[in-house]
Formats: sequence, C-alpha cells, structure tokens
Amino acid sequence: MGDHIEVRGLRVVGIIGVLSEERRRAQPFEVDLDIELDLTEAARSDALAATINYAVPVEAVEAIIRTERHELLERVAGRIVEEVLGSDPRVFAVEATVRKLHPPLPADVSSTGVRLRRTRADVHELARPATRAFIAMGSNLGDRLAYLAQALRSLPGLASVSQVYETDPVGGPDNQGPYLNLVAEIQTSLDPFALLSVCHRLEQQAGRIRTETNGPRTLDVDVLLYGDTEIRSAELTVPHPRMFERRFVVQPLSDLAPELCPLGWMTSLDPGGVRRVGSIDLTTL
Ligand code: PH2
Ligand code: MG
Ligand code: MG
Repeated sequence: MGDHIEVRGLRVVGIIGVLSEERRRAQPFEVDLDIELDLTEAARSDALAATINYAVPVEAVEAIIRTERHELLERVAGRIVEEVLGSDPRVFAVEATVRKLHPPLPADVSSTGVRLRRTRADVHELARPATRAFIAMGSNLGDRLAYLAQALRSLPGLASVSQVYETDPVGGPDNQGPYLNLVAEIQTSLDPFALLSVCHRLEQQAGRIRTETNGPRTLDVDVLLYGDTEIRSAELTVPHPRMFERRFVVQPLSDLAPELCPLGWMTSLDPGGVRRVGSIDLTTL
C-alpha cells in the first residue's frame, strides 16, 4: 500500500547531548516523520476522522524534545516512535529522523542524525514483559540425549531443566523404543505463537520427519504452559490438552513447579514406565 503522512523539517530547541556544554544550553534539532497508515478512506471521503490529524504527532514531537532530557539522538528517535505508535492504533509503522543542526564537532558538518523505523509488532515485542513458560521435550530415535541437549542449547530464555526420565512410549505403534523426556522452564518475551515456531524450528534442526501420529521421533518439543494464558486455536492449545494425563510430562514438570502439579494428578497416574536417568548440567551444555 505504502500510504504515509509526512512531516518534514520540524524544528525544535531542546537539551540533548552527551557533552557538558550540551547539557547546559539548549540547541536546535530538526525532525522528519513518516507515519504509515491506510489512507484509502480519507483519500476517498475527505473526512479528517478517517485519518490522523498531523497536528497531534507534531505536538508530541515538540513536547518530547522540549521537555525530556536525553543524551542520545537514538533515544529521542525511540521516544518519538513509541509515542506516535501509541497515540493511534491505526498507525502501523513510524519512521523518525532526528537531526542535530549544529553538532559540536571540530569539522565542517551540516548536521548529524539518526533514523529509526519501527512497526507496531517491533514495539510490542520489546514492551512485552517476560512470561514464565514450560516446554516439554521428548526423543526416542537416534542419540536421544544429544538431541535434547542440542535443543536446550538453542532454546531462548532457558531458566531451568528438570531431571531426565526414560519413559515407555504412550500411544503410537508397538515397535518403538523408550523415550527420554524432560521439561524446561523459560522466561520469554516471545508471544505464544512465536514460541511455537521456535519449538518447530528445534524439531526441524533435529531432522524430525513426521510420519504416523505418536510415531518415533528424534525430537518433539511442545508448549505446555505459558503463564496463566489459555489458548484454543487450530495451531496451538495451551495448557497442553493432554499434559495432566501423562506421567512423562507431569513427573519432570513436578521437579520444577510442584505447585502446578497438585498431588491428586500424580497419584491418579500410572506410576509405571517412568525411570529417572539423570540430570543435564546447564553450565556445561
Ligand atoms: N510423546 C507423545 C506420545 N507418547 N510417550 C512418551 N513416553 N514420551 C513422549 O514424549 C511421548 C509419548 C506425543 O508427543
Ligand atoms: Mg508431544
Ligand atoms: Mg509435539
């Protein structure tokens, strides 16, 4: 689409800089803004309500430069982008250029500046607080421990890992070997769907080939829990729908978060087929 509202050459005086003379005396800055939003309706209807009044971001930029005290042009550009994205949900991206018009340099330079472009998705990603999530892993083909260790090394935000358990296969064909299972705790600012694609990437990295349901696999990586969030969508169900029926999940989960595993669940599950085989040392992964 490529629609923009454009502001060029907005000049404001402010205190931004690292040098002590810059901290003492205000100097001139110039800002260019490109605000990306769909202008189809405003272009057709001539209604101000169908777009954003550019006086609003202009005023926001003036206020940031005049009243806030930052050292870096980067931070000022960051603040402008945050503010303009936050001011109206129809804005999907903002590019801000901030120039210092008389940079204190021992050279003949007309201006110095920084340009940032951020989409709404970028800013949300940064602003999202970390969530405690639990990931289950299982392997019953090839060098099982090596697949688990490799996946743990690549898992972003890893905080702790359960003991490793050898478990009889539940469901699937008869001729498959036992699993190694574990549960990992992570702190993540990825949203649950981005986390799911990380899990799929780890499975691919282990060369997983999907044939039959519950068939043998080099690596299975499932999202068990994501904070208190509940999700029921075609791609992802959280909490994992079968987790509390499966001792190969509940046993390692209870190593990390017994408070999430009330005794009733554990004792109602068949105790057979799950053997503790050892632990993975996070410091030597
Ligand atoms: N995973 C399954 C099906 N059955 N059995 C064991 N013991 N461990 C698993 O990880 C496992 C399973 C589907 O993901
Ligand atoms: Mg699974
Ligand atoms: Mg799976």
